[in-house]
Amino acid sequence: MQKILITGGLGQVGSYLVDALHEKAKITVLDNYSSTTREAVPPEVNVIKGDVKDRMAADLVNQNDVVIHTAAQISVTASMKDPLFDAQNNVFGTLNLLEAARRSSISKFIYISSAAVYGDPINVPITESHPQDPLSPYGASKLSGEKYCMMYNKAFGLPSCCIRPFNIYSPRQDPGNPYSGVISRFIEKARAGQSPVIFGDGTQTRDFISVHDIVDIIQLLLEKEDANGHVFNAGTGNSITVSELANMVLETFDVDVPVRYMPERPGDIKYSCSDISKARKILGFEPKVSLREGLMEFAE
Ligand code: UD2
Repeated sequence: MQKILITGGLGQVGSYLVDALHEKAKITVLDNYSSTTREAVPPEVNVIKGDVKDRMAADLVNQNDVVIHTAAQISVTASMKDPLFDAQNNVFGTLNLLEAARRSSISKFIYISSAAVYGDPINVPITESHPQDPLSPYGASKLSGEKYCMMYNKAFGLPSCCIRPFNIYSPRQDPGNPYSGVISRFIEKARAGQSPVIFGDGTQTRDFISVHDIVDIIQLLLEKEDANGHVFNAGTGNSITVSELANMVLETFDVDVPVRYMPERPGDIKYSCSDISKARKILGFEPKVSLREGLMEFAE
């Protein structure tokens, strides 16, 4: 059985990955418990509490065949407050794993980057070759992690590849967390029979992708050797406005309240939508979960 190390395996992406893979492979989760608990994954899964920056993380890389590196400091706002903390996790943590991978016989190293690397898009849909001008330390640290992964592929032949997820959602995103995504926030309001709050005029667009489609694309990366040395957008290729999203959530939860408007959030980008032609072509990736179906999953 293949041995797979999933860093951040208790997190949003990591825990769904564990669900999808733990019967097919021998999974080890490395997680610092910063945002969740042991209960996020089944009891039979081997979970080690620790940090990707530690020496122990490097030892774990040596004991596995594959590394899926989802652990990260994930908040844009937190990165603005403390860029050093962000870089220690996202840059040094990633480099620590890569350096261990270089010295062992890793058959695949998968890195989860972010669409934040693009900054404010010049044109949409966004292809992978769009200029990368991050607007936050988080975007810069994710881009740096990506560049290291690609450099390790070119310079040392490490079989590494990366995805740049757009706006991921799932019922496991904690709505109480101020950094949670707009879908979780709108649903939390709808459940309480309260008005969703739209920042700005609601015409901003986002490409919302279900965590299940993210798990799918990661499984394709695992299977395809052609993926090595590449970075792929991970979105649906479709976007909707935040106003349309608010209406869809209210409809899904059968709640009849007016939306509330607040001033635009500073630093927010206006339009975002992925071009996923590259993932379609090289990986055969096809997103399967429509936004409506994804919202229904919260209702269940
Ligand atoms: C997403 C990612 C972020 C980074 C960024 C890159 C999430 C949670 N965050 O930020 O990590 O990758 O993309 O560009 O996926 N909004 C409301 N009302 C609310 C909450 C949000 O109107 O209660 C708006 C918000 O102003 C923004 C849009 O909804 O225009 C999406 O906000 P978000 O926080 O879900 O995600 P985003 O795109 O800022």
